Amino acid sequence: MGNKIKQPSIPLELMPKPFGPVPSVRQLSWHRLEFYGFLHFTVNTFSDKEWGYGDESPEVFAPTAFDADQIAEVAASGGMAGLILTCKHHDGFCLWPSKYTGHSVKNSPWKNGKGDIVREISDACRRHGLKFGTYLSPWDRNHPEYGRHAYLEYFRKQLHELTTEYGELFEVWFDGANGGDGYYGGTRESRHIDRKNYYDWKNTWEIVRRNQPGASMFSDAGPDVRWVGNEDGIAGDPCWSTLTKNNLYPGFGGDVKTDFAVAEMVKAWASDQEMLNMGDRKGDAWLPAECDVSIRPGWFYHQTEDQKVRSPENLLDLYFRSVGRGASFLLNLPPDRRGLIHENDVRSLNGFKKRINEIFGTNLAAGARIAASNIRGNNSAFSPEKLLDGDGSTFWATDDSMTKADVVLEFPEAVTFNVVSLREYLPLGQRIDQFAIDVDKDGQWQEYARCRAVGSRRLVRGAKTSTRKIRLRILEGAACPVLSELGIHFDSAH
Ligand code: FUL
Repeated sequence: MGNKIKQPSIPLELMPKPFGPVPSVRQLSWHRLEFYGFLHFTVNTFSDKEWGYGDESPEVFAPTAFDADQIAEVAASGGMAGLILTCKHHDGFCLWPSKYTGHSVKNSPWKNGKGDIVREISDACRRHGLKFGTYLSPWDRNHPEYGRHAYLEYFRKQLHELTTEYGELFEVWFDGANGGDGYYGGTRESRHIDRKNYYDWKNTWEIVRRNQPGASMFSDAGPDVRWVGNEDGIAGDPCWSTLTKNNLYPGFGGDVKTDFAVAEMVKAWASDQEMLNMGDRKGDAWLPAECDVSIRPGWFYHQTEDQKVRSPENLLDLYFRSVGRGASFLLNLPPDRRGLIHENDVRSLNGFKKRINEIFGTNLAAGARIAASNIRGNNSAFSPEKLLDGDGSTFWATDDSMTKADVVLEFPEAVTFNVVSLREYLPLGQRIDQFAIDVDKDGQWQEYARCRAVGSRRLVRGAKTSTRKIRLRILEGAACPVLSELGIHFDSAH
């Protein structure tokens, strides 16, 4: 579902200047993925918990029919571009035979302790054309040294294993949930950490940068991808890809160990959530949002939730509210006790993919005549036709002074539509502040929709309308618009 971005072959002096913070090369590759999956799988799958305490015996981990190819195949045919696996969740159990602990698949009955789930999933991803990413929980409720320096060493060695032994990773996920009660080697106590300093994130991130320079790192605070501030799969409207990173660190959003009054804490928490959800137009860093959400109420598989799987229509709605607001959609598919994606989840995901194909399979704008109120330097390299060529490396741009501009599509006969898709050319930053879509009704323009922010992608979903002319009006921008796509689509089921 991504859109390729290559270097344009336009002389540099003719190009618009970038505005504000711009994405790094690794962030640009990440933006192209748009929709990918999460796999939550561990001892919790068998103990029926969401957060394992850390005292679970490795013997409970016993999938009866684990099949990495089924999992990867389901994800690929559902339109996902990659999968991120919980290699170790908060309970500390490792899905790979880590050299540094016995609390792993090594001591489980699965494959007589000779198996490696991380290996099997990462290999299957490659066979099915998917990218692979890891989730390694910083919080470890099993480890006796958690909260002390020895645990940090252990965590880093595990991060090293995962970033060197399983091929190329597209994303490395650091959870913000941290510190609290746990088994901790049998002490069964509560341990709090100094969230800001304990993990020495700067140097911990360095391990990933060194071993996986192409991987984007996710946490509440990046450094490459930020949390969207909720686990509902919904980005703010607008959701800017920029934020000010000052004072942010992974887990900052969940700090319950502050000593100020509860009401103050709740207020601070709510404003952090909102900032993550909407971003900051004036932010000094490119830090786009990822919307993580589960296809079921829980992150791990529970049989009692078999009838509570999200419907294709619900997934489609989340797609519009995540990808359609310039964020990414990270959908969790929890393998069940067999070690397979459950039939109900498969059905729903396939239904969603079918809807996506129906809507986005045809761009009605391809049959239109297109004209713009201004073309940069009157140079055909920046003509509005570039919006329709399906090539993310080409774009329509105006002269620098033109932060307001129009594009009109004229169809040979009336078209019926209810979805509009726009993409800014990201290497030059997020430039558009506000735009409107108008339709021609008997020779008069009528406003169909008005939105703020475009970014990586903006999907507008409106009422079913028929018209011979559609106009895009850029109403407000921080710099001249540089747009790479305009899609007009019809969702006949909406
Ligand atoms: C949260 C965790 O505590 C949940 O168990 C889950 O892994 C979710 C994706 O992130 O912070």
